[in-house]
Amino acid sequence: MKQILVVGAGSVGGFFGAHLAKNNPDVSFLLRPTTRDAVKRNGLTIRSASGSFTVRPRVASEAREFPKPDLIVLGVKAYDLDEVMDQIEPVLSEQTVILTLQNGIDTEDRLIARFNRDCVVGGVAFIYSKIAEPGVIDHYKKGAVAIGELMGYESERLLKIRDRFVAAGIPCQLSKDIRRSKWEKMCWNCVFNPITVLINDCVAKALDHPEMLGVIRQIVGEVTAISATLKVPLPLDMPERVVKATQEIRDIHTSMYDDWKVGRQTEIAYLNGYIVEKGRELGVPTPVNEALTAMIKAMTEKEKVGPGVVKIDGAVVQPVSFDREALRQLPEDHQVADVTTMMPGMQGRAVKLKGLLEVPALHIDVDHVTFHSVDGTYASTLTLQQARDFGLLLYELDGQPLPDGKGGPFRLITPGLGDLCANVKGVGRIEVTKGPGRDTRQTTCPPKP
Ligand SMILES: Nc1nc2c(c(=O)[nH]1)N[C@H]1C(S)=C(S)[C@@H](COP(=O)(O)O)O[C@H]1N2
Ligand SMILES: [Mo]
Repeated sequence: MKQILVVGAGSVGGFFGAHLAKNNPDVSFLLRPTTRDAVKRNGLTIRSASGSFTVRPRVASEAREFPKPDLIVLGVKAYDLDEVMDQIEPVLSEQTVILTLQNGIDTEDRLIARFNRDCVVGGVAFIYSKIAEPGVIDHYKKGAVAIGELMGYESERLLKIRDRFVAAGIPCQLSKDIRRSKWEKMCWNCVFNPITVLINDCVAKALDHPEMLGVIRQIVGEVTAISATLKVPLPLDMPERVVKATQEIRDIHTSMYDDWKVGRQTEIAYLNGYIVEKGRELGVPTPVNEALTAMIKAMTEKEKVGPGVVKIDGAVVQPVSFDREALRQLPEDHQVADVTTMMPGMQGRAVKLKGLLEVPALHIDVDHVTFHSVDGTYASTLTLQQARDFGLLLYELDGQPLPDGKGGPFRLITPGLGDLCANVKGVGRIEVTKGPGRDTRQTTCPPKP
């Protein structure tokens, strides 16, 4: 097991990888360009109360640039697995072993399904660390791993991996039941990841409220109900174990909290969301995990933008966005089932601007509304009165989104205004202002009757 390829230099890959690379020139890192460039420039640095150091390993964004690896250590987020599998596939040989240190339960199975052979050793990372900046990891707590063959036996390759970790100064436990170890960590993850986000605080805050213990019991109860159905029974006192294990790390946040704070995607779909999904599949109710998944998604997922969403902003108390479904659900008396009656030659379902502009609270003194095309090339400004009197936003044709070729997915039309040029195809943004806004209409464009 000479050549080791570490994928990712985040809190997990960065920390363990840097240790592995410390006295070993055969450890390389497959990294995204930003991190790759940072590590090329300044090395990979671990800052820790228990000793800081910098290593300067080989780095690249293309797996082919390295010698073929004997061991690949995956330390990336669960949601990056598909992309990573594409990247490593070309350099896999019959002997390559893949060790996963990722959160989530089904990483190993996804790898085996994809590469279709016994190439995977399961792992669990026990660590609390954070990316300070690309190439710099701040380490706070722990820093150990448990590894195991999925079938439980002590294989030669397992012992070789263990030796690598131990030689690098990383405590490495051999797990005879790595699936169970993963489920145990899953229990902890499903409790404290979403809770630290929801309470916007460290784990101690959760531990110190007696009501929270009931919630923790329910979360863990649902997780263990799923694991038991999947033939991985966990002890009955799992909730108490989760709480107890947390007391000695009371001050920490979680990776989900950290992801949320810096605007990264969270792993909710692979933690509580996975429990909900499995629960549906297996007929096991998971209401608390479902509530947590929904709340974390609502809190952390970025507002939808781009095609299919139109946003009202400018002089409003709070910008609002609509997709087609949201427009459809506006009150019936704001809807026009088919605009043909009002504007021959135009077809489709529309919502009246009068109704649409009632949704956001407008600043008191606004008097204009500007409709911007998504591509930024076209805009027309109407007075608020004109928009309310004549404006229709066309958004559906025959039960489908208004096609691009017809100015969709959202098209402003203004029947009765007497200016065809005022209509905007592909509206992405409706901006409310005091005074007129941007207007690209040609003055030479002849007014139509
Ligand atoms: N996004 C966008 N919308 C636009 C335009 C444009 O160039 N880009 N041209 C406007 C003008 S001047 C006219 S007359 C009509 C033409 O609509 P049609 O292409 O459906 O005939 O679209 C209006 N909306
Ligand atoms: Mo026009």
